[in-house]
Amino acid sequence: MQAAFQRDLSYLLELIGSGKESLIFMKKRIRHLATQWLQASHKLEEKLEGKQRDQKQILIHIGFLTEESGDVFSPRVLKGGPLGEMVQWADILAVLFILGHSLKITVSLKELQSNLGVPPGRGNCPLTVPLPFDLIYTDYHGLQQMKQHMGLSFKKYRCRVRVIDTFGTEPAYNHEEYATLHGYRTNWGYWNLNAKQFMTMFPHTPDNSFMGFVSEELNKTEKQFIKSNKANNMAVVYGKEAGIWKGKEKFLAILNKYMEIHGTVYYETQRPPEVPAFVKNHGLLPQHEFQQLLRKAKLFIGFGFPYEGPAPLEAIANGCIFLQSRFNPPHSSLNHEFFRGKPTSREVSSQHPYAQDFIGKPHVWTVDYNNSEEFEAAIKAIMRTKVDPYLPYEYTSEGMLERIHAYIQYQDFCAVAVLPDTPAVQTSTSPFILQPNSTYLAWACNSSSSFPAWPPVNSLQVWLSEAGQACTSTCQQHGLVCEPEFFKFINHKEVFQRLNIVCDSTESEMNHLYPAVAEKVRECYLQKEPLLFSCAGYNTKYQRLCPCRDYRRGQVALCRDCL
Ligand code: U2F
Repeated sequence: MQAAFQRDLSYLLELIGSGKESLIFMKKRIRHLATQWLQASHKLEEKLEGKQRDQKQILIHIGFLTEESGDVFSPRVLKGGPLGEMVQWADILAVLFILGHSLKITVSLKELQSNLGVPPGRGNCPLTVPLPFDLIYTDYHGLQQMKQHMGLSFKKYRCRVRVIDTFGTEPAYNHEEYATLHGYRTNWGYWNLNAKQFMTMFPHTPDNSFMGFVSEELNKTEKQFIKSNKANNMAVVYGKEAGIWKGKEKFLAILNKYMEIHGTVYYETQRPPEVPAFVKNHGLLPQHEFQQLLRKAKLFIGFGFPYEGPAPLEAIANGCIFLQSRFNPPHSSLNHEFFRGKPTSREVSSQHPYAQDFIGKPHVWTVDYNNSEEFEAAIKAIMRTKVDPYLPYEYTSEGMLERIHAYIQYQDFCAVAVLPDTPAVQTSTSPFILQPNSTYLAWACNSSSSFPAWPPVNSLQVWLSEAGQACTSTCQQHGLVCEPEFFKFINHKEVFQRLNIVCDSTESEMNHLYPAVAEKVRECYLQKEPLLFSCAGYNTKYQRLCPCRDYRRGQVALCRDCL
């Protein structure tokens, strides 16, 4: 059945239900952004020019909001607790609904079971129950619950699952046997999914799919109004929980020399002791009032926590400059408590690496906070810098609708790929660039739907990394992005030959760094386990074969011909 855009959000609000503060927050957000969503849906509809879109039956099971997982978030919604996840789920619900899919939403185990057709108490029943959904969006908590209550069906249908995973999961952590043998086991588990089934809040790693969220958008008049009404000496501190302000007196004192400092820290009756008297604390604000505050402010300043949240994007979209601390050495699961146990070794080089790398100056200033002079100089320079409100396309409603539409239409982790023995590539003029040959392209285009030729293989370029470099950075260096879906096309002996790499031996092994070459000893390695194809990961011993692709400006998840 063809999907038709749905523009009356009242049915979605009904579907979400009520009772929990988290659900109330999400519904308020959807209501507040309704006009923006509707405008975006018209733009996307025009852009797609009537292209066929299949209507999917979708289950959305928000595991972290279930009582069975402890639901620690809902009671903290009005008390300064994390809202980033709620922001993202609200936007996911809006997108899936507006794209015209048929949704069931569950936030309890009981509802989950009844939707899965599993009789209560029969979770471990060995029979496979037919799954009435094409897709299931859930999180790590929900995944665990589904595994427990679906019996054998879980294995059969796990290719239909999409896991909303804030910080990302690297392939080495996802593969059970490999994780166990090589020290990548974490509490979050190893689910043997295709790593693209994990969907992140920012485009942290191309090994996962980038889901994202949206920020409030401004029209021309609003932008103009904001620009002329900015208070040049007004700063808002990032952090709604008092703990975030602890030990920051030195920075606050420096900032206070130049600017009037505002905060939105939750409190019950008295000012939290961590927040100095010279700060104008508004208390935790409803989301739309927080946006209004950002519209007046010149500076949004982070003190290192929370990591990678939505607020800096909102601040930049409302014309603020975001000042944040550089982390040297970078924080990661190997050296920092917050990330410990998360299924990734990704190095977080500042409070908000997306803002640092994808936006940068003049909107984002990343400085060493251990150096007071650098910190103070940045504040003075920011006060002299004029910026326009800015929102990357991938965080607009149209951008998110476009991206999720493409995923739903083209990503298929259930299809079994039958690949030709010959490699998909041939050398071109540069020794390190390989382009798909025309015979292969014809094959990929003519192949039936059982083969997921998405992203289309004509966007592939192969580069050899430096020793000790991850494919993520190799591709980035060439203005491209690593595309793990393409590893299967280059995991061939012939590709080494075409790159003029002399291999005295070629082994096929399980290693998340392969295909690669240890050039000094002329040993070549192919990947034996497709689930371990990974853009992340490096070792000084290896030069990796990297499948890179082009991407759309402002929409890194999609290649030029991906729509
Ligand atoms: C992140 O979660 P947080 O909730 O700490 O992220 P923030 O960047 O603070 O923003 C979440 C939303 O809170 C809103 C604001 C943002 O959309 O508009 N807000 C508000 O409604 N009222 C206020 O007074 C101030 C902000 C991250 F998203 C999570 O994934 C992480 O778990 C968490 C910890 O790193 O950080």
